[in-house]
Amino acid sequence: MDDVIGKLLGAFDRAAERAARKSAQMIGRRSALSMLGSTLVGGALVPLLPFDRSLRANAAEGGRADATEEECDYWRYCALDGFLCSCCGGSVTACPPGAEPSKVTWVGTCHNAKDGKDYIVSYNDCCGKTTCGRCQCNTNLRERPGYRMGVHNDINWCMANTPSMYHCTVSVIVGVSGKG
Ligand code: ABN
Repeated sequence: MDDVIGKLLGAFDRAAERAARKSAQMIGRRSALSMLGSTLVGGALVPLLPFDRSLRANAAEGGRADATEEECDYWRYCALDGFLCSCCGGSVTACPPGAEPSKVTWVGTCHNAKDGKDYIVSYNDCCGKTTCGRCQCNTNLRERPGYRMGVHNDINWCMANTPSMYHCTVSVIVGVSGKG
């Protein structure tokens, strides 16, 4: 058995050596270095490529004053990515029965046209039930593309909960902006 494995490994070694010699003959050191350089430079430029930000551009920045709590244009949902709990058996601030708020959250600042103030809103995902699937919103005001991970919201914030299944998202006011 050992003999067979030894022969097999030897055959692999010889095949790898042949392939390495052949590529060394065909590709000069300079062109290999130039290929490596292009790959590195190309990789570094990937984050500069244009991203589709149309969803954010389409988002009404201040929401619609007459929007209901079951519509994405409701002012508090300005930076939300997910299904509205108000359409899923919960409310703007409460998870539906059987789901619990995520331990980590995404925070946005939304303008309330009715009182002219800016509010800090915590978007807690509700966890422990399968995805609700109703009233999907993707407003995400001031979100940045995925390569800037700390400021990207396409994340399951139930990651620290057990179970970590995502159901829907609530919008809880946690502060009001001091300016104005
Ligand atoms: N924050 C809502 C969500 C959940 C799962 C995956 C993407 C976004």
